[in-house]
Amino acid sequence: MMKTVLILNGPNLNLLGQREPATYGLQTLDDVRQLCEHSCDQHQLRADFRQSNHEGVLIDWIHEAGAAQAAGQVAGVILNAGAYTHTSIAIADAIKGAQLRVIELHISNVHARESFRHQSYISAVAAGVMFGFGTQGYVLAIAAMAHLTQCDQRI
Ligand code: CA2
Repeated sequence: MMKTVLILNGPNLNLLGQREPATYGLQTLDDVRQLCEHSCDQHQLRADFRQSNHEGVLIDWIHEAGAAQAAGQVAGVILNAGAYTHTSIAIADAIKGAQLRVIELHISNVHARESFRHQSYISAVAAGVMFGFGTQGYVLAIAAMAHLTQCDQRI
């Protein structure tokens, strides 16, 4: 059965391509969604691409994804939690509680930016972290997710 990759985007990422192009590039979130759908197709995966500005909504989606992963329907989540990355123990707890496979993602190189962006609550509960490759990072993270799923199926 074809598995789904949830690609979850947090606060302010709906503004992508509209402001701060020097940091985040010119592609809009809809461009990124199309990029992800194309990339998932190439790996025989299905993309479910979402964005919310609300922490609780992201947490509900993480719980939903954990249940779907346990049922064998979801490969895992690629999560760009935006600034919640640096603040949200609740999102980290949700990932841990749901036993969810998460690849943390950032468009920018967070370690080359302000020191408050160097701290991530998500990294400790993530399978891996992708940052600094612009929106192409989503494509790279999908390839990484496809690799992890193939490894599972070999066991
Ligand atoms: O580099 C990333 O992907 C971030 O997760 C983006 C977050 C930021 O708080 C993280 O430190 C790093 C910000 C998302 C807001 O995106 C905007 C895009 C265009 C214009 C304004 C904000």
